[in-house]
Amino acid sequence: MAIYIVGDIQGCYTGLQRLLEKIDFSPINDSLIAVGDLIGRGPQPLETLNYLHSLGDSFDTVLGNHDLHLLAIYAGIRKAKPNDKLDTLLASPTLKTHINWLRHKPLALMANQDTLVTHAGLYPKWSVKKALKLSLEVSEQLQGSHWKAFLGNMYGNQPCVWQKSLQGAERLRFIVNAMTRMRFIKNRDELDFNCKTSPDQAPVNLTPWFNVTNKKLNGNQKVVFGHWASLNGRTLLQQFCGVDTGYIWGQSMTLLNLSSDEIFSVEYQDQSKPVDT
Ligand SMILES: [Mn+2]
Repeated sequence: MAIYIVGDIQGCYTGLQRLLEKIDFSPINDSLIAVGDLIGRGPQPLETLNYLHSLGDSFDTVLGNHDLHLLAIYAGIRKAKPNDKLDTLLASPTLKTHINWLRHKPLALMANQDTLVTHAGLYPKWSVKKALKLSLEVSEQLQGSHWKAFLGNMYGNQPCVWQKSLQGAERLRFIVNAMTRMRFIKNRDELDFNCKTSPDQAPVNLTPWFNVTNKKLNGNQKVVFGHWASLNGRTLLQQFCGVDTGYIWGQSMTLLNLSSDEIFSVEYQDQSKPVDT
């Protein structure tokens, strides 16, 4: 039995299937974990969710910003943009089932005893245990009867520094932003929401979150994350493994075999063209 962690799928169902074929994925023997952004911008959101949902207990995921965006569209808080490519999903009779399924997915989970999975990463002031606890605070909201009100308060860039004393909507907004949108940190502990480049092209006052010392992380612990396509997995650190390699942007989709530490990937193929077999 192997545990696989797959990078941002973003509605690229065909790419996902090519990747799973490559590893001979068996839903009976193996398990698949996604780093979030299951859908968004890619051409086959409905096929992607139908498939992942059908895997039952063999699949788990954390939520990414695009997944939360879908929930916000469903809740009437955001409007779908043409670039989201969500039309087939939004028109599907299975939409409600998928929405309820996603509402029960966390922002952070443990893939094994030492491996934390979140969409964007681990805020440098938090331990793994703390991240899991804060993820639960958001899950309570998402699963509760006031979930639409929670999503209505979720958007915004403030506060950008964590304080234990944060409460209510501000506290939840920071947790969501840190776990689903973070890339760079400035002034030691401040989330930056502007820069999306690779670290070598970023302004000097910005530090990738994984290069800010986290005193609460021990040497055995590992963080697997997605979200940052321009990083292309290059953290240069064993402890932090980026698996978003920008399939949706014409690059590749990546999967980590957590049991063996092997990386597998498939190159982008235009889905309008026939797929080689
Ligand atoms: Mn993302």
